[in-house]
Amino acid sequence: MKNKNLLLLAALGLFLLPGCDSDTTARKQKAAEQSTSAAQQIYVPPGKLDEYYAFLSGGQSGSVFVYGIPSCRFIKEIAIFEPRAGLGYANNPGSESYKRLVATGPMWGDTHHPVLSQTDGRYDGHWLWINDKANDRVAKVDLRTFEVAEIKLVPNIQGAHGLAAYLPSCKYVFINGELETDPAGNSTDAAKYRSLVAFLDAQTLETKFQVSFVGNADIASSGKDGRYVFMTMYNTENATTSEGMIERDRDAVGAIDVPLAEKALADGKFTKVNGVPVIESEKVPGVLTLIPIPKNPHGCNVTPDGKYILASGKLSPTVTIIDAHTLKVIAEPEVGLGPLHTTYDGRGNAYTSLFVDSQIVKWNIEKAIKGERDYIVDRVDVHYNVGHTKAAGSDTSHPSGDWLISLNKLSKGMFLPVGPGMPESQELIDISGEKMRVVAAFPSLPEPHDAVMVHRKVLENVVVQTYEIQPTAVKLGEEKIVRNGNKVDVYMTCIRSKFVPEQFEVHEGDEIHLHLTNVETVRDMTHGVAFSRMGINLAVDPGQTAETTFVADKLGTYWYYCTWFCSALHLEMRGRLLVKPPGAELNEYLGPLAKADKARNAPKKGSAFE
Ligand code: K7E
Ligand code: CUA
Ligand code: CA
Repeated sequence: MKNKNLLLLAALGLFLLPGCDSDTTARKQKAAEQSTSAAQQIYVPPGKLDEYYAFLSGGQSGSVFVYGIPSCRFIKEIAIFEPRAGLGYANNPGSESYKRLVATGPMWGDTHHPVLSQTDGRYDGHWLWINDKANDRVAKVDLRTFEVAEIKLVPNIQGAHGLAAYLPSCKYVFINGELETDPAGNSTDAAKYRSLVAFLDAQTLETKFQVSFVGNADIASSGKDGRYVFMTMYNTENATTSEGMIERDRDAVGAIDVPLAEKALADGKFTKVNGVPVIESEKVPGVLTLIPIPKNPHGCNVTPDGKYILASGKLSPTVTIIDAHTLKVIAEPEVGLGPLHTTYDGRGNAYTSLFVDSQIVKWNIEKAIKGERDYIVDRVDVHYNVGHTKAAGSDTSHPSGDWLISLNKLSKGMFLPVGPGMPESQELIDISGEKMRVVAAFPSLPEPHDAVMVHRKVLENVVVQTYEIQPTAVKLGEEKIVRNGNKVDVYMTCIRSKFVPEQFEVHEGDEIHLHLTNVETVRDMTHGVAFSRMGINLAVDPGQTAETTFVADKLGTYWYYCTWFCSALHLEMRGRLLVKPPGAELNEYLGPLAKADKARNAPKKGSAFE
């Protein structure tokens, strides 16, 4: 039976084929033309620079991925909450990055929301902040070096999720706990559960105060005038099961009146919990306003002009438009299934990601408010199940309206199969015209949630060529070995193509503290040092100093060598750690660049070489 049907279909197909043929050719031709012009749009020839930096949160990779846009070329991974031995980041006990990370929690993180600093409603290129949802931390990245400058634990919250900068001043970054707990710490009684929004000093990341309430908070966004900050709340039920969390048809957007919270703080209307002043929202009327909206909302995005908050419905096919000053719901347009996040082009359009529909929908905000029927402008398919979407400059007051990234959860057949798991997939969409146009797809490690794009001009005079000399730097000619009992401090320099000292000796069981400075003055001339069989690798960029600590617990010769191919003499760039038995005599040869050796090697009075 089945076979007969197939035969019939095949026969029909044959009959129909001549009619279809020219159509197919035309379609194929059109598709080919489109992909050629898309390829041209993103083609940045080798040696030419991209227009934008895109910072993608690394999700459970614990880092930030940096891509060039529009080429979609991967440029850098900024290691933050997870060690990266290859970059010498946090893999060496004794290094600053290691100490800072272990002091705040585990050697792993789950990064979701990259946030760029702003001045006067524009990106200023100073800082990037990012959260660690799993371990309740916030990190600050210095955009001069693209390295972590600070990491702090946020007390009293769990599931540190929505992160945003308080605008316009950026004096705080604020973060909310998505997972409800007893803020004081140890109760298992769900009746005691609360969630908190923490306001952190944007520079030190010290938690200045918190506002607590019953329920939870998911995604955060700041008003533009210094009054309210907003967050979506999907568990107003304060439930502990997923069924319980979807009981109500309406949950809420919460608005925190920041000046009022500051006043409550000044008036002493708080309790200290683990050293942090916590304002209970019930005790300070007006500090938290709940705006009911449907249903288990997710994304929360203030429009560039600061007039509205758009909250994406997730379990409701709507986006709720709230007046950012009166806090009244003014429209609830339907946009499609599974709306998660919304972003802006600065021309009055919103772009909402639809997780269930696997689409980005473009719609006109004022038309939707006026109830005009043609508020939907365009829809485009993305591959597949989009989470966040972000247009360039969308978080500022001046979006650039040219590029948009769709951060998709599943790539299915988009890339060569690499086992049962596949890479994460991002798509680049041209939003400069009336119609959207997908021009590229690019993979990444797991798992970008959100992204921010900044024009390269903003960072042009920010990114440094070499490190400023740190106070701990070892200077050329001042290399030395300092012994203190069984602790040995080795002050080492490296420059093409030599380590100084090129050899040092210790006793078995000595604890070595290595201080290594790269004394190159040329950009990009990175050196590394790996100690054979010691599990130690440092990487130092020009001007940078790195440190590590390890115990020489085996007798013998251990070569250390440069791990970054730096010069024609890269392979020769190596030295020996000589581990001798306790009590053995130790030599102090430092090498030809060290002053101490020059003095020591100077011909002695009366010697044959004088
Ligand atoms: Cu939507 Cu953590 Cu911003 Cu993921 S969150 S998608
Ligand atoms: Cu230095 Cu290779
Ligand atoms: Ca709910």
